[in-house]
Amino acid sequence: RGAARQAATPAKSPAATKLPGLSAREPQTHFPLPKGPSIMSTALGTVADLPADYYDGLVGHNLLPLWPSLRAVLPYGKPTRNTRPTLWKYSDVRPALLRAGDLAPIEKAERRVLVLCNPGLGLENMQATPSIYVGLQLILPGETAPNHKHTPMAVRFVIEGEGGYTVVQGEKLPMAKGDLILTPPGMWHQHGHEGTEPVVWLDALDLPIVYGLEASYCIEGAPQSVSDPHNASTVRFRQGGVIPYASLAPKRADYPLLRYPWKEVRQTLSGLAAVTPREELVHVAYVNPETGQECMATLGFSAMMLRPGEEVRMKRRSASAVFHVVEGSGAATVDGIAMPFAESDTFASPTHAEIRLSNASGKAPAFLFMVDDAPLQRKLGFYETFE
Ligand code: GTQ
Repeated sequence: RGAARQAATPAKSPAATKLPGLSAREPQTHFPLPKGPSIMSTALGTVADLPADYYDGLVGHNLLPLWPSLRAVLPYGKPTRNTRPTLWKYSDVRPALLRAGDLAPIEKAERRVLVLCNPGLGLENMQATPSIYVGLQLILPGETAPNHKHTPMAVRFVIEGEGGYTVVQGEKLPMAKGDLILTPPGMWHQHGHEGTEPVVWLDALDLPIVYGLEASYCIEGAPQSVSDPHNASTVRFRQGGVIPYASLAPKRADYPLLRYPWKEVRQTLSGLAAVTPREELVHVAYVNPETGQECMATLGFSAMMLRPGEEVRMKRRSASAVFHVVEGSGAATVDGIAMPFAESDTFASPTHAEIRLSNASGKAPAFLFMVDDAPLQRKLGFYETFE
């Protein structure tokens, strides 16, 4: 009986709550509860305060009292965060990914990906942050990753190699370093490689959210034929501020633009840097060109430039984030954890984190790409920034 009562204390890791075979006497909670010593308010009653027969009776009917666990799921002032500031160095990932090229033929992998797992969230849960999945995907010359569609949304951010492409709903989207490619929920996508060197990109998906909703699944399809070899980034939305006239009509596509070429984003950041005060972050958001709003429902995408010698403190925000280094080197300090970064490294930040970024070079700019869950938090009505 003692064990069952112990099990009701909120000391379980998210991984432990997913273990199969828990009996009715070992109730699960829906929330990832903090590890380590209980943070429950001493003012609230505990399980030990309750008569054992009462408590066991509740559990037998799949019921639990809230008050012993209330402070764990609604902590005062600041959320409990298990996400750890974590750095994945490309110099560690790249050799392992290339080796996967030998070990896992594309037919055996469907997608050849190494997943960036936050150790604070349990590696097996494949979460960089509670909402963001990140993987680094390798495709070798001549390979194709087969056509499929799924309920989670995905984006690709290209790290290295030329000749890669993704076909989304018949639109062929070339992939050069730094390009952002969207594959929205439910849209067919397949990848290919017409070049000569390995191509690697970063995948970011809202998989943890959709999986958490028990709504994540995939459908395989026959290979797509390319119906639009030009794509909207080179034709319909070639130039910021000018859109096809018909786009003004109230009835619009949800995703008019699926490719954001890095060349243009880098130029925009460099121009913006010249007119941005020294203490402000040079930062642009990827948006839907027809609505001016974030381009996806759950995750947001942005890019920033750290000017030579620049050191900035980001405004503290309620969103969690993953940063990827496009160019340059420097250091990030996230909740006091220092992470020196080089080109193509990736690092994760928990919600509500204190983030400082610095450029190691006094001569060259550094560029970072950021994925966060601010769009979802805004829709849920609790997105916050703090001074
Ligand atoms: O390329 O479609 O990293 O379906 C994970 C799931 C990539 C993809 C991932 C996927 C893909």
